[in-house]
Amino acid sequence: MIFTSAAEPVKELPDHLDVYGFLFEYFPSSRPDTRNTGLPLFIDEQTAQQWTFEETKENTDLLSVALAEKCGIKPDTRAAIYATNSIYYPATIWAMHRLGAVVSPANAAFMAKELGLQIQESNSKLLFVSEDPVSLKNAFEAAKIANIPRDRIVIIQEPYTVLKYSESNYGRIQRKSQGAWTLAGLIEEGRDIVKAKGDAILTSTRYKLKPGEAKTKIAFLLFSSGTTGLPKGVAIQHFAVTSNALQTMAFNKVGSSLGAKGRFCPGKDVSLGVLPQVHIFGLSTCTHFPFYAGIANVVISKFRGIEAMIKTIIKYKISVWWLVPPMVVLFCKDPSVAPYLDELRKVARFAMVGAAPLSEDLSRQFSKIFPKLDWGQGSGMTETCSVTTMFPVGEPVVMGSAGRLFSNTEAKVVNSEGTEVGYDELGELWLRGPQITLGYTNNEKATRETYVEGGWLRSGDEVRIDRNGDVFFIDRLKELIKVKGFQVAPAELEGFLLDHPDVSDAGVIGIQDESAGELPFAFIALSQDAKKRAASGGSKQQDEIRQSILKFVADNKTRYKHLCGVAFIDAIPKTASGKILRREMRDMAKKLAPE
Ligand code: 4UW
Repeated sequence: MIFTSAAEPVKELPDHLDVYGFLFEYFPSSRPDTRNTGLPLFIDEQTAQQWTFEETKENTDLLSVALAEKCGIKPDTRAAIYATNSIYYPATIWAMHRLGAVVSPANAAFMAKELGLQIQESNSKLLFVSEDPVSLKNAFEAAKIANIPRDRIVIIQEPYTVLKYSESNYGRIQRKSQGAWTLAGLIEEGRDIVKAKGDAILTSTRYKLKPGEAKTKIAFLLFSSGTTGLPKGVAIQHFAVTSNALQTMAFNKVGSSLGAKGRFCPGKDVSLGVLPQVHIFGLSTCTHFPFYAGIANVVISKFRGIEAMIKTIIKYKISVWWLVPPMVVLFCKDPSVAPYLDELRKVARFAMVGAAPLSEDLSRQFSKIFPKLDWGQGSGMTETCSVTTMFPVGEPVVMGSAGRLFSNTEAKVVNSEGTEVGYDELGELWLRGPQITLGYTNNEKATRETYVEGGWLRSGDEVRIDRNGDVFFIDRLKELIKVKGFQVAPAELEGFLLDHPDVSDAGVIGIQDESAGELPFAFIALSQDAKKRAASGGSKQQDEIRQSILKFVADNKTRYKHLCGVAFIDAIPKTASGKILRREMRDMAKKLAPE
């Protein structure tokens, strides 16, 4: 059977608009209009710098002109962005989209090689990077790997280091640093170009889509490992991004004017911008949707602990919270939270949690702490350009449920025999809707296996849907590990571990962890030489080998991919065709004493 959404559908899904046009030029009567209102739409948490609709547009437009004129960005040129959250992040993205160009967000915690690989895989010709020394060092190294010259690197400065534009500051803004452009410098270059060439340059650089083109034109290449293998670039078309924002409006019955009272209150609510803008949840739901809906977004560069986040929530009276399960764990268990609870209860109106499972037990604890909060889970995927399920408006939270099908979204549940099943039966969740993306770049096989006939996307998640339409995530059929909501592909670590001299084969699984959700754990079959050493040297020698393997990963991979432990076995369990039997490894891990 096909499960359909009971939620209010979106009536009009424009297929002629790119993301830029949707956000800056599209004002149907259903959208709260923030133009000329003075309402801040972006607020920088560290500096309190604020941007209205007009300021965001001006910065975006000027940057876009300079990107076209000084950095050679053309329609379909790709650029990677390797940065922590900032109010410049969305301006950068939308400046690229304004030119018909494509953005590939890379995790700000990546090490140089991981970044280099993504630049190559995405075929990026330009790299945006945060100003901090570690990011710069990694970016310069990655740029070398990927043959990106220095003047095709753009440094996104911390807002407090940027001089605000004024006639008196003109010319004092640093345009280049270490041979790379600065973002504020490019914006000033844009201003110079517009002064010299007039508004015609604004028109001539703007790439406008033809009717229908939004359905095929790529806006983002965001990486996901899908159901198996290495991370792949998911081609996210403009239509998927704009549709998901409109679906979020419809599902949540967002009012059409500023001040309208509903689940979200445009012009009054303030949204928490702490989730990484590089991840589809932080990018689509927490960045694009609030801007479209007229909800101010307090952008926090990165999560610096629960107390720091709480102080920001209270300072800016942040009423709309987007959270991942490890944050819920901290709200429920961290002793620093209690003194702030009264204040938090006063400002919080809404919270949505997702990107990884949230247990019923934690859900109950969270409800107990915030009894009046309108909260629940949602779920989504990179491949579904954000949300596919969300908790409905006006109903009590259903513990353990990831919510109900989003507006304009359909689902099937398909069991291991390939049969579509009905209510309360287990099977793989298949999804269909306007937010489903185009497929994986450079990987037709994976695309064919995941994006199947009839417009369906196979999620790789085992679910059950009950008669109320509540979707429950039961297990993950795919090979994905989720650490604090971030994806870790076992295949990436397995391939990497083979480069360690003591490793002859490796299998990596996720181990439950209360604060991170899961952590990667490796089973290792040792090389002949290492086996001999381990046999003769006893447990001390084994421990040395174990430490060296842990360090090998820690030295070369970003933190959330680090192994929490290593166990040695004779052979990695595999099928006759060589597929790793992960369930067997999971059973083995349960029997192991804690490392
Ligand atoms: N319960 C159990 C959940 C859940 C879950 C996701 O990193 P990706 O590709 O993407 C995401 C996106 C999450 C998201 C986007 C927009 C949004 O509004 C929202 O609200 C909460 C969440 O995580 O990983 C996709 C995989 O993550 C798992 C599931 O396995 C899915 O296929 N996942 N949400 N509530 N598991």
